[in-house]
Amino acid sequence: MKIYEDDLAPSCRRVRIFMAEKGIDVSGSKVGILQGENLEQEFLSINPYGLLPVLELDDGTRICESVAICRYIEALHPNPPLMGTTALEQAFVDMYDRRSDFDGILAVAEFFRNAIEPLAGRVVPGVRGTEQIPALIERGRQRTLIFFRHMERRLADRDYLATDRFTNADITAMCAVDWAEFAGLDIPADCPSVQRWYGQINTRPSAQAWPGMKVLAARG
Ligand SMILES: N[C@@H](CCC(=O)N[C@@H](CS)C(=O)NCC(=O)O)C(=O)O
Repeated sequence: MKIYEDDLAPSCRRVRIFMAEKGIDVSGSKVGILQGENLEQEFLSINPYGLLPVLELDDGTRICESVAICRYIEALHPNPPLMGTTALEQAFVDMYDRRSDFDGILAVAEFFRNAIEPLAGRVVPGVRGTEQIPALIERGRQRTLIFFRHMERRLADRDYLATDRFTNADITAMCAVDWAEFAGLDIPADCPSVQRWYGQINTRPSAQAWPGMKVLAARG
């Protein structure tokens, strides 16, 4: 197996953390998003959507979408379980995974992609020709704040988002928060439960295994 990925990409970080929790390492092939390598024909022949990550199996089959890759890994390596074990747990993991993706990662994306110069004309991931709309920077900030507030309510009396164990939902939410912090949208002071949760899960070895944006941030 090998994975096409980029250090800057939260979706790639999700998959790497998931694999590290399972004790799995696969070789990586870097595709530079800011350099536009994902929009070149060579990569479009691998994924016509122009998006990362892509998991390539030994027979050449390719799986796109981070959650689909994680589900595949979970089926092959069920322990430790990260997608829930009972029907109810699985529903809760999906519920909080989707909330963290749509309400978290996509909110930060709206802020970030409408703001930074290297993504001018590339607001929709994977294609050229979609222009930045400055008003959406503020909308992205508001949406991220709403995400933090929902997280705060959920985490007020619990250690993990979906179940009483660390799951894929925590991974997705962690990557949303990482990216928010990288983009300058820090966890608000009135969200102490989110700060506690984030401080705690950030100490997991898996979170260090793919420093991604933290490395880039440290580089300035
Ligand atoms: N829902 C997809 C999102 C994939 C996605 O948007 N990936 C971003 C990196 S996080 C990307 O490839 N962006 C390419 C671009 O900005 O042109 C997943 O979870 O895999």
